[in-house]
Amino acid sequence: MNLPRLAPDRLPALAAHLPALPWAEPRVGIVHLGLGNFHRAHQAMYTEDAMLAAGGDWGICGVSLRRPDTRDALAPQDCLYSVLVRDARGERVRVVRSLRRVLVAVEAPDEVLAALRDPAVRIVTLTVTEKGYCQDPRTGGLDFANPLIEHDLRDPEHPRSVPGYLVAGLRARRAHPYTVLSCDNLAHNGAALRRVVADYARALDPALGAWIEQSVAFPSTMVDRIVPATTDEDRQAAAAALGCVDAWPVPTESFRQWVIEDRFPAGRPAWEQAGALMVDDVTPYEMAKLRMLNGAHSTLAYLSALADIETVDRAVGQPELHALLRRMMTDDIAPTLTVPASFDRAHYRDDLLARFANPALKHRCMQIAMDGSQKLPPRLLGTIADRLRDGHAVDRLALAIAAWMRFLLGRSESGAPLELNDPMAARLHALAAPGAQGLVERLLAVREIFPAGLAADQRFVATLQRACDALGTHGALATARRYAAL
Ligand code: CS2
Repeated sequence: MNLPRLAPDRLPALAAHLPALPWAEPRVGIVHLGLGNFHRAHQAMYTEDAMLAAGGDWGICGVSLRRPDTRDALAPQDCLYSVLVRDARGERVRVVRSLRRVLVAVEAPDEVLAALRDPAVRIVTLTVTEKGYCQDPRTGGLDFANPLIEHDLRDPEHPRSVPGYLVAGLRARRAHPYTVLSCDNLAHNGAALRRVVADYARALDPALGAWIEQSVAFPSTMVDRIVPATTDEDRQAAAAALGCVDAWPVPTESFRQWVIEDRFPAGRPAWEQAGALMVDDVTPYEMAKLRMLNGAHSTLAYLSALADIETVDRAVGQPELHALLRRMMTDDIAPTLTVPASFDRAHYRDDLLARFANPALKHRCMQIAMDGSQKLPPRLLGTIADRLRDGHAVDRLALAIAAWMRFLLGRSESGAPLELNDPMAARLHALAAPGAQGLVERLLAVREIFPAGLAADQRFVATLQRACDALGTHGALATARRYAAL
């Protein structure tokens, strides 16, 4: 069947998939760096809902830093796209209009700079994943040895890195700086971003660095929505619902959460009218989400990869893995959280397990297994350090790290190859190559991942070695069963 393409002239026929509210075409007020599925199902929808409720020129200019594929898919659709919301009630399809422009930085760096320098842009949001921050994990400051940073410091008017773009924009905005809003899963994401951006600016010009530290707001946020990668089945589902072709729809769950530190000197959309929680300090929410949701996700991803289980719902459907996660969240992670009295840890845990079990999402474990070198520290290693400090056993948490280590060996238990997608892949491959013997010791020596104190903690080292051996001897599911009962 030859269906037409999703486009503005189709909107009248798509009323069922659009909120029944007047829509005043907004001007661009936000530049977003890192235009992936997550942004399109999260911040772009909150921002659209805020504009529907309260108006404002908060259209989004989305920037893909490297790949042209999102632009190629969305430009012929006037940046319109659909979000497929799936839960036990079925599927609802919503067409989103808040994205107004898409740029590809490697192709049109000048247009990206012009967008950042446009005084109408008052906020720059980011989902560039952990590695986009160019952080030196040992210090939390900027990694001056990162090739992108080396390049940008030599040629700051033609940036390639995230700090490079942000500073090139800000230096032309001394009178009216934009607010910079990190939406990545990093601990204290606003403060972490502020630090690398200020380090970079200071290296170019100390006065610029000082001005950024004093005058630019970097609120922290906690973002949450499970957003799998798009498949051809998703494209077919969108076409069937819309009667037109969306080249890149986004599947997601109905749950969404956004907690934002309310520091926006240049103004902001009325996100609270879209359900976002505006707070003074996001830390308790962010720690709860990173440690409980993302920590559990990564645990599941590596154990499932070893056990040849493809999706998260299938994984939590295994009684061994479900029991392990439940125990881990209850007894190992939740006690490390400092949360408001109103936050019910058991309720949060049960909601997470139910969200993971959503069979319509088909969230691939290998998607979560990506970038482990960047994800383990904020998701699991902090929890482990806290538990050790308080004198508790860390067997289950160490099992998660051991599963990642065995994942690096590159074969599942059935012998299927496991692809390693990680900015440190070359080094990790080399460390894993000699095999399971000595693996724990070799990997613990990687200072960018394991802080010296943790790597030297003999309780941790011994527990990790035991977990690694158990995985090798008994396999992921049998080991999970034993560890759930410890
Ligand atoms: C996941 C997250 O891919 C991953 O590493 O753990 O993307 C997770 O789905 C989101 O943080 C949920 O908000």
